[in-house]
Amino acid sequence: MTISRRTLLQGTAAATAIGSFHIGRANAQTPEFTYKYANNLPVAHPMNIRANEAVEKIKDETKGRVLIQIFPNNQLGSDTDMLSQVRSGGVEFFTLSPLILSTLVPNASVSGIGFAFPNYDAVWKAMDGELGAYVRGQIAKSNLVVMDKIWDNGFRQMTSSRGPINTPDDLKGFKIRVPVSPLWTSMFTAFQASPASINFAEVYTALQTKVVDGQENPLAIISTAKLFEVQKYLSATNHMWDGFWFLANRRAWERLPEDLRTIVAKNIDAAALLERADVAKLNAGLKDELVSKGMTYNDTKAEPFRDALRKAGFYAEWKKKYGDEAWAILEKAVGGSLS
Ligand code: X2X
Repeated sequence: MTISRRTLLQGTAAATAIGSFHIGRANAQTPEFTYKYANNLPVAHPMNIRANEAVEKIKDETKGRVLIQIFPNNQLGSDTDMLSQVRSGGVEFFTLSPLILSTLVPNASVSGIGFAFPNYDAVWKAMDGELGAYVRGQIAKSNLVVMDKIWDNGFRQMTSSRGPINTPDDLKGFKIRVPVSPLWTSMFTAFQASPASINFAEVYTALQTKVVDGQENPLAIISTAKLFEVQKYLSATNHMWDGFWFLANRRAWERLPEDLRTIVAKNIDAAALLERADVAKLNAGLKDELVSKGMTYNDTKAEPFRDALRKAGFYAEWKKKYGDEAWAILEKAVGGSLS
């Protein structure tokens, strides 16, 4: 990976984890388990806010035996770095998009197929149901443990410094940052865009220096990571839904006695449900706020984009990659044929 000045600066700030103030308490007993939870999102994002509350509850309910320190905002490195760390045990917990996780667990990205989910109801029914269970089964074959409830990232929207995206034609030759994941690259290649794989840690700088002209993310991220400062156009494409699996290093997880594991999992899953509600509420209200910050907003129709993907053979290609079983579970979850 390329280490930019921004990442380095974030790295030196790593000593201040969100939860670290617990440590200084004079009467606190020394925790038996001090675990790190690393992630890529700003502290203001609901994921960090709800995780911080969960960490408090876990500390209380375990009577101080389990202390989880949160390292937000790529303080411990990019997603690629943090994925290595959670695999090796360098960090004990990490949240990651299913699509990026597919660099380790190939079929984990099946929930991110373009224009698959019509709405949040379908998402949660699928991810708390058969599709989520299928993916968790795939993840369980790695050295990672995954919590039951996936956290929300949201439906993704496109932004640009060049001009609005109204139709798939506007994507032709468009230099767009995508997260590091074969599915993302494939989707934007199918649109004949020019996708560049860049970790989220580098996105603000890549947009600011015009290494790329655009990116795509849910409104909650465009807002909390202040991407509106370096992007002018906001196009509501809802081109895919994305979430965050809450992952644990297997050895670290198994070191926790059963009763502590139950307390940790219960509180993390409960926080996920609260975070889902927060993000849905945020995303619903953020359009006006982003426009007031200077962004130019446009709606789009999904059908021409979906057609472009179909014509490029995108769905057929991924059906073959995932295999019939995974594809059938996906189609059942979204209530219809995708190819
Ligand atoms: O990298 C991104 O764009 C982000 C923050 O949405 C993910 O973690 C997938």
